[in-house]
Amino acid sequence: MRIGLVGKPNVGKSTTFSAMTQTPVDIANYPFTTIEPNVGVAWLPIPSVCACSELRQRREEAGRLEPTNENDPREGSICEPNSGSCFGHRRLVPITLVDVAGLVPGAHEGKGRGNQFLSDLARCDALIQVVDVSGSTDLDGNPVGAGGSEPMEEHRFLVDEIEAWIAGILRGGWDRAARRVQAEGEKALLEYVLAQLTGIGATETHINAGLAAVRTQHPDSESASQWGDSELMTISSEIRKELFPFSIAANKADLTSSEAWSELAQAISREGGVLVPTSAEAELALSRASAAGMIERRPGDSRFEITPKGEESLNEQQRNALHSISESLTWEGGGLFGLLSEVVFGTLSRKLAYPVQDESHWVDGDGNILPDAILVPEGATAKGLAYAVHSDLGDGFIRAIDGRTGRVIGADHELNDNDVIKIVAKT
Ligand SMILES: Nc1nc2c(ncn2[C@@H]2O[C@H](COP(=O)(O)OP(=O)(O)O)[C@@H](O)[C@H]2O)c(=O)[nH]1
Ligand SMILES: [Mg+2]
Repeated sequence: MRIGLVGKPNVGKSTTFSAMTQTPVDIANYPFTTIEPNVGVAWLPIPSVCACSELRQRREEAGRLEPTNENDPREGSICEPNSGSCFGHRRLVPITLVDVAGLVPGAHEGKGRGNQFLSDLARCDALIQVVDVSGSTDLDGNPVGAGGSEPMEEHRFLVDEIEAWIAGILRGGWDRAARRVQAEGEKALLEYVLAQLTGIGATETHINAGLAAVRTQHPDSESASQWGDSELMTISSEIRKELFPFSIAANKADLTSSEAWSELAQAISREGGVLVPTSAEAELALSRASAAGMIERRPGDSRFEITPKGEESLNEQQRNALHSISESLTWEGGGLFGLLSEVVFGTLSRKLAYPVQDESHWVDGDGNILPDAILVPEGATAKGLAYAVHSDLGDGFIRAIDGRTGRVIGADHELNDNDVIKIVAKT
């Protein structure tokens, strides 16, 4: 899962990236946190309770485990995650975040980091646009004083750049393609568009949606051989919606009020995305205080406690500052992590699956409890999960077993959220 942070300069992308990729103190077992300067891992709490809660209950009922003691540092969790952590049955999963800098007007013509910027985007599953809702910077990121720019315009500009870029890819060989369409018919059109756009992740379904949009929006357009710029823009706009669904961090919300982003919020929700007011600067201050051991706070949580170390070193003023900062997290939407959660589990409809080797005890070959929690797309099958774990497991797939019912399930069986699954494969 790879999410791109995009937006014009100076809106708070790098601040957002830092706030979200500060490693919580209790996560030590992850091989990489910052992969490249602008690629990192955000630890996202899953929306449901970890399956270890159910396992604990079963063990307690069987008299094999004492109820949770109030001094338990894990607050009842009994799973042993290979990556991330779980406290109080609140499990964290890693999400790769990319700070995709370099968007300036004319990026699709190669201005700024232009083409590099756009090809970085192509590898992301979804985009979060960081928008400066205080409206204090122009499209190039220069300060213009509060209210000097329009959040809606800032978003349109980004969408237009991306759509112009996709249309540009199509325009490249269009004349030759149009001649082929004349000779060979519409099938050649689909083939051409697919060949041009597979590199950015487009599939036949996306392209058919794009071509259908031309037919409804330009009913008078003749055969594809006569299509021009406006038809190409229609195709690219349709494909953009599918390939790069947008959500918005309405950032610097600490400097303004909700009227500033209400129009943009409506426009985004019409496309199936979400907008959440954020203060990246405030969240970064809390992440840093937490990474320094001054406060104890779980990612995405608005509450925190001052640690003994914090009690020693923070003065009254610093404490008050931290408390007033944490108020931004009680805004509707839950701040940056609330937004990320909405993107992953809402917009992208990801579900969770727990692959295990022993379907009765929910452990791996070494006896580790529920070591993996894997995000799978809506409609993922047992075999799809096998591939998500390892390609060998997918290739050798024989059958799977549902860890709750003990029933055998086949390759094409669709997974439910939070399924515990044993995969049986040839080795
Ligand atoms: N008031 C306020 N300032 C912010 C916020 N987020 C970032 N900034 C400031 O905006 C400026 C640009 O931030 P930066 O992350 O470098 O922007 P980028 O160019 O998009 O990566 C910096 O001075 C940040 O401290 C916020 O939520 N509220
Ligand atoms: Mg930056």
